[in-house]
Amino acid sequence: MKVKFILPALTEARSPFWRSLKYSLFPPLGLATLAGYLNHDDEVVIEDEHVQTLKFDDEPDLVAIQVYITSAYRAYEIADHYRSRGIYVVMGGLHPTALPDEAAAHADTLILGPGEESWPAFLKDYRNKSPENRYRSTKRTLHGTPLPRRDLLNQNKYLAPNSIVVSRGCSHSCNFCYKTDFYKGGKSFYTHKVDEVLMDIATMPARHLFFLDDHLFADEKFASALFDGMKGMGKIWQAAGTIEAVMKPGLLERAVASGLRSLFIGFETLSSVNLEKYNKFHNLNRDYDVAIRQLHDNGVMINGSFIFGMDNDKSDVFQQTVDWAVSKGVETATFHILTPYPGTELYGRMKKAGRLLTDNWSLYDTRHTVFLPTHMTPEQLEQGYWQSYKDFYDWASILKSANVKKELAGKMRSFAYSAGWKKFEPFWNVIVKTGALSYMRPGLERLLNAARDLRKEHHSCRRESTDMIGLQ
Ligand code: B12
Repeated sequence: MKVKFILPALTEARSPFWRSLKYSLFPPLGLATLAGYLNHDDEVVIEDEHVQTLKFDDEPDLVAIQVYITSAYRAYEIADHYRSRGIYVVMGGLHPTALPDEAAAHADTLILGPGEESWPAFLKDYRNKSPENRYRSTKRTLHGTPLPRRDLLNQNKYLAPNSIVVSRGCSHSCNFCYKTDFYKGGKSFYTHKVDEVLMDIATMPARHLFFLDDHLFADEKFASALFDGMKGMGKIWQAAGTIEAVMKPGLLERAVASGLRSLFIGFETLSSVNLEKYNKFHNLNRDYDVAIRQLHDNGVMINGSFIFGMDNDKSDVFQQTVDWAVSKGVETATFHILTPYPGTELYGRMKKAGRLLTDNWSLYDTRHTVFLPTHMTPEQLEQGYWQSYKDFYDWASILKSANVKKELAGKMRSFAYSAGWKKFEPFWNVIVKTGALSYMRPGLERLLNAARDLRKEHHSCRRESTDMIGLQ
């Protein structure tokens, strides 16, 4: 059987003026995961429109498309093209799960929720010529699942091709998150088996890993065993976690010992009123300063995530947030405009209150205001959002943030990492376009490890000199 997997691009990602690096970070891991369920004699390709031009004149038996909200219209276009040629189309992912009736007009079969149970069930039915229109998983486990087919991904097209996900969902339930709807009908947080994950990691030759889990640290026992198992493998890795997890005694230290060098943290808002209103209870009453210091003292850089437009946000929220993040030495920041995704509790609440401004899903990309904010106009919210990026990444802020670090090595790494991410756009565009991303990877690894290596050198030099003068 010939199977073609497609990750359609959101419209902007196909524009020559768009920021190419962001869409060349990670390969379509969800699709590689699904490809793992096919037989050895099946012919399988994965095409990612963010990094390549799709082939439209091919003749697969089955086309499987992953649909995010921002790429929904493009996904429907591609699906319609193949269906008009009599090719069977199956769709899955977050958007069809949230709005199955909308997606049904463009697919022969929809897979709702995670794919590990439904996709193989569909494949069996399809091969027996009796596929159903919809499948929704209820049995949730990652134990014993096949390894993702990373061999089908073009490693050279991505800066972080060695991405890995070892859990599904999250232990929390913020009301703006896709999680509750996506996992309805079964468990909404579950992990792989540690030894299976370690086997997968061992097959990845690269030093740099990126865990894409929503919250890698959520199950403390699992996370500790994973980190202990990874110790000594020589990996350097990045991931997402919470303030709460960072404060758990010993967990961060274990992560660092196994190679953690940078962590994405969802601070979301500095207002406790907002935290309560949006169910982000696990951030409430946490001392952000202590957590940040703990991360920095352990040599871990921070990518802080912030949401603007929550009901308690006034027009000074942008400046306040940026000033705070810079003053704490947060290395990189991701700002978002609050976006009520269909299926979430937030969407239901906004719809009921008549606050939704559009149902053009292409605008639900966290860069546009799609609802009526409480204390500002939609335009003010968008303007403040763009201004925050400008202010956070101007040279003065990058220097100030780097200067917060205690040691020279930390200051240098912070400066190079923040500047490298946002200040050399034309350079990155050339690198992406000429397919030279893989040459940049050793540089990224060295940079992530820089503070540690330099500190080690500094300490061993000191030790040698104190040894020499007989002080030890
Ligand atoms: C990596 C990532 C990215 C990467 C690349 C994505 C990629 N290459 O796939 C980048 C940086 C480019 C990115 C960009 C954006 N992202 Co993003 N991203 C993620 C992240 C962290 C991991 C995705 C992943 O690999 N998951 C692991 C795999 C195994 O799971 P999966 O892909 O969901 O696949 C499973 C199921 O969904 C299902 N499935 C999926 N597709 C299909 C298809 C078929 C046929 C079948 C049968 C089953 C099936 O089976 C799979 C196995 O269970 C998720 C958060 C998350 N945990 O999912 C956010 C997430 C997907 N991103 C999100 C958003 C909002 C964005 C942006 C709009 C943000 C922005 N402002 O720029 C952009 C736009 C992206 C786009 N193209 O439209 C939202 C999506 C919301 C939504 N309702 O669609 C998420 C959920 C984050 C969040 N918590 O809000 N993102």
